[in-house]
Amino acid sequence: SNTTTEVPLSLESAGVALDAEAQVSQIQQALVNNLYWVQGKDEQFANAHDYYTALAHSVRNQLLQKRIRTAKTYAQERAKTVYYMSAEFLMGRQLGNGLINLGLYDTMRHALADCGLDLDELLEREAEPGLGNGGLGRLAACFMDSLTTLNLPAVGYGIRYEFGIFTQLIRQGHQVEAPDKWLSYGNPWEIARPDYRVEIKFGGHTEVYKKDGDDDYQVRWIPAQTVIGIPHDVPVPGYGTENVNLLRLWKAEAGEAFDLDAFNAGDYFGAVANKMISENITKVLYPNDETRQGKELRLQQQYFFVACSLQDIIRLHLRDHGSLENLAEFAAIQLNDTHPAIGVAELMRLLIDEYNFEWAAAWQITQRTFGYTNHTLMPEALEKWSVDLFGKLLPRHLEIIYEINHRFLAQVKLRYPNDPDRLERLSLIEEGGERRVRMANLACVGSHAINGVAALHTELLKQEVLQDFYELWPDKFSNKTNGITPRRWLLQCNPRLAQLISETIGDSWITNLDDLKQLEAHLDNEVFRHAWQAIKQENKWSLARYIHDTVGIKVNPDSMFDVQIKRIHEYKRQLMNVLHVITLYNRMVQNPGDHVVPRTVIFGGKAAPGYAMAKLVVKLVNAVADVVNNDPIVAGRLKVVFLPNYNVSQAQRLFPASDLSEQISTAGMEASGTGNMKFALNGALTIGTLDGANVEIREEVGADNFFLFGLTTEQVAACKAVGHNPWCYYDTNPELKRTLDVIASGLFSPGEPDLFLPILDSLLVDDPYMVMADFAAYVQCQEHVSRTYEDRDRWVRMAILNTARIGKFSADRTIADYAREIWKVKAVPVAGE
Ligand code: GPW
Repeated sequence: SNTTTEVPLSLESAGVALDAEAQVSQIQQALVNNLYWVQGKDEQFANAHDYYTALAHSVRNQLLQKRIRTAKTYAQERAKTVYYMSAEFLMGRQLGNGLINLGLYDTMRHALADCGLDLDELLEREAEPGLGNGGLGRLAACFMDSLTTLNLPAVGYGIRYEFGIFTQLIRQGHQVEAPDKWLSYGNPWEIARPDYRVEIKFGGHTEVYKKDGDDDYQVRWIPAQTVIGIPHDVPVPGYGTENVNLLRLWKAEAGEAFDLDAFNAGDYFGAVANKMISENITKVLYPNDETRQGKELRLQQQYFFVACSLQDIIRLHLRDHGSLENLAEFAAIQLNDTHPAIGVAELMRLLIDEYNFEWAAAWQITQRTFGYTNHTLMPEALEKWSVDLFGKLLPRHLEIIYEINHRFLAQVKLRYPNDPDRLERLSLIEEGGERRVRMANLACVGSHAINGVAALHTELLKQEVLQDFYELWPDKFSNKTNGITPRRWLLQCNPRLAQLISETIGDSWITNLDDLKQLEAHLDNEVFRHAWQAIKQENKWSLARYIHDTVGIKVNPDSMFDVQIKRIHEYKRQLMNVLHVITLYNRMVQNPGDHVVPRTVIFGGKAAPGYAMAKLVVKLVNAVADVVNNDPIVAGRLKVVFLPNYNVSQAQRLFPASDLSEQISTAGMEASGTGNMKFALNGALTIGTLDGANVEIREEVGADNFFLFGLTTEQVAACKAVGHNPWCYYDTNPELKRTLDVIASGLFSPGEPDLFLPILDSLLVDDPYMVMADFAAYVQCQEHVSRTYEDRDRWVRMAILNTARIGKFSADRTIADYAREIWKVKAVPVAGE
């Protein structure tokens, strides 16, 4: 039988272009072979998951072939490489994306159908690697896609968490967390590289010693414990290119001779317990988004993956260039927020303690190598580590940070001789109370470039959070407005719209998103507009089916799909959205005969397990849904849906089916947002505040095609300065009063009248996120939205213009800007076979 032949696995191993028929039969052959040799099954016993795995291995093998040629080319060309360090990479499922990027999607669909297999069904078998919390992790994934598509040599460095972001369940309306066992059926996309293992030290103490034949003193770090890092490589394909970059994720294992002494002394249990401690480091992702957790294990995770990555970078650099003197000419390391900022101190330690550099030379190399991206203005998210904890875990790094600080502050003193307050603010160490290491300050002094992620965000960084650093080094600062990959967020998730667009203007938009502008020429074409609308309608039908299958709610696909999907946070104001829903409901109860524009209001998002207020908002959404969805007076004109376990895969279903995008954060609080871009790309209209990238989206799509409301950043600040009094809004806005009163009445919490009191308290006592202040403007703007939706042709025109004018927000543009202005890296295309 042909199932027992050698494992060719390569679809192009003959090295000649195959005709379509031959390609299909090769694909089928590879699939059968992988089923047999990788899964150890034949067609008689294989289930859908076996077929998924076999298919994944076929694609992986093609990617590996390209990867090997890519690595050879990069080494040959001595190319400068970007190292993107991030504690999170939210890659999403790999199979569909791999097929699209390899240009194999349609061929594969036919080849499988020919064997009676449905590609869509197999794609659904893949476990999503949820190695991130939200926007920050997904941005890193979009960046990897664009880096490869632009043929830029790059490695993403991160952590191979055994448990990613928790699975969110809803029980009696409450969020319940379950562990995310994404590896339980194995991971066909990774290759462990034990040969590139590295050793990482923790704890202990430092000592001064004299090196043989050297008069100078050196410091060495005597650790209390060592841990091994094993890289796990995931190939990252780009669209329409031979290049394949790498995502290299580190797994912690116990040292070689983990407590051999204990073992030999008969303490078998103690020895194995130590192994467990080591492996804990990469066990689980911290599920807090935008709030720091001062936990020792978190600092261990950060240091672990950064130290592993720096050893790896140095190994590669020495292999190709022989000396570390010119590291900055061949390596650009980008810090994705401060989570990897300890890298500044670690590179200094490596250069000085291990490679015998002088301080000044080491510092110059370090500064020239690192760049730092800030992603938030919110004080509770700024990372600060207690000096005590820090010194216990990383004694040598604390010494180095003190030395960096000493030299830095001496320099500041020269420039600002009589300004002790400024010195205190700039210091890497926060004094007063428990002394803490300020990671943002470390990242700023250790980098040659500092950037924010949207124009407004960068301006606020310069004026507020990093003002002192900006005054010191204005030239270090720049803006790099975020972007998203058009491959996953249009071509892959919305195939019908992608096809209509390509039929209309060609397919150059896939790698040159500005070309979507050409759609504007078709705005007055009625056939085109009808086709556009029909696709949105089909996408809504398919989402309606998914909603029914997952939560059992029947929604009306002809109603407006009004969608807010993102992490649950007070500053993102899901609460204001729910208050609007309650207000609409109250109107229906009071005036059942009034004309209304039917809406389906959809929420999705996880609350950090320890964030009580966010969890209560989840409960409120579900409680309101229970009442509204079951009240006959509503007569299906309003539906509320909370979709559990929002993740990348679910997002791919939601964006294409949305009419209205909710981007309603308090002005000045959302650094950028990237979901806002995904909605607009898929032809949803935005209701939003002047916050983050909303400002630039509105500029691009035009004020007429964007529903703006709410206080500006300056107005929020002014309001707070004079003392914001939420009660006056309650007293003067009868609809708002009624809405809060209905919550207080217990209508949404039968048997638990006090359940939502903390929400009412927060709104009425200090309302830090200005929900009360913005509510009337929000409701009024929503009325404008509804009226506009009634004029369906006008709405479709606005939707087309949103898609046509969103080109700026391609991650390809963002990455090209980083490459040119910060990293100074050039494309190194790999030749085809
Ligand atoms: F606090 N962001 C995030 F800045 O998703 F570190 N998680 C985080 O922990 C942080 C930021 C941090 C998000 C921002 O909230 C969002 O506005 C931005 O679009 C995204 O990062 C990517 O820049």
